[in-house]
Amino acid sequence: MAESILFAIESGIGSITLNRPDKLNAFNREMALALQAVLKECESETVRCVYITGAGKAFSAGQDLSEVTDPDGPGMARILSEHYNPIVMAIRHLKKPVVAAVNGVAAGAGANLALGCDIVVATRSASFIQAFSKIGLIPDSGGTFYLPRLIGHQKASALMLLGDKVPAEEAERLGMIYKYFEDDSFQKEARQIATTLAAMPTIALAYTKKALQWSFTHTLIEQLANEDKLQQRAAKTIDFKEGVQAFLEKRQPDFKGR
Ligand code: T3D
Repeated sequence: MAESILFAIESGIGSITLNRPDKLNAFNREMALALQAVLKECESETVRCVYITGAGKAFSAGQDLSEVTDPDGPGMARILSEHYNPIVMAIRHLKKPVVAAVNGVAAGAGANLALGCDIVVATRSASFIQAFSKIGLIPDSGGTFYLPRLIGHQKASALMLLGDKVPAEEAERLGMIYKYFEDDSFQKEARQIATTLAAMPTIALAYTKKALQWSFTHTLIEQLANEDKLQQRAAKTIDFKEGVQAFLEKRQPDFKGR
């Protein structure tokens, strides 16, 4: 049986491919646990950017609905706490940027795992569906946290209640994703973002990620103090020294992620 998650580290990029294409990369327990395991591997210093995409025509159709009804399956009580929630938290806590390259439909948990990534790009023919209400569930996998923060309460509310399909172009217009690319250039463009990030000062990017996460739960005065604290640390990195030196010497910096 093919592995449900493909993983490779190349040129500082931890590339993860959701790999159950005949099921539109729907998650079963094995795939969710495998994704957790490779996200753990991405904590390695050799990984400076994580890139998540799907095999075949979909990003992910969310929970494998045949597993939900399987008497030998994990059961509803364990699916969120053991499958999706650890993935959402792993992406949030990784000290490097995580790029979701949404290559096709992203539905249910598949959509919300993507929205929890630091940069989300999509191919023009991709779409995002909060499919939960259509089957009598509520949005999960961090969707009720991320979507209203990305696009505002009203739009998030309507999309989650109605379960409408949002094409990539509309997702970009709403601010749900960073950008969409034409289908024929999508892979190259999405990969280029990861390549760029993997060559950047990784520690400063990690602190940027942290500061942004704190933004919604802190006052301005607290956030100024947070920025101050993180900036002091960034200024102590080898990459800061290299960045300034390269600027003064009018050359490209060679960041090491340290
Ligand atoms: O405890 C808990 O379970 C809570 C956790 C919840 C997390 C969730 O993610 S809940 C939401 C689950 N996902 C969905 O409800 C989406 C279901 N899928 C769809 O609505 C559609 O498949 C899509 C809109 C995503 C794509 O439509 P389309 O027309 O491009 O493809 P299709 O023909 O519907 O699907 C192709 C195949 O994939 C098909 O199999 P077949 O007939 O060729 O053998 C279909 O059954 C299978 N598939 C698609 N989605 C799932 C799936 N199989 C299992 N689970 C799926 N989610």
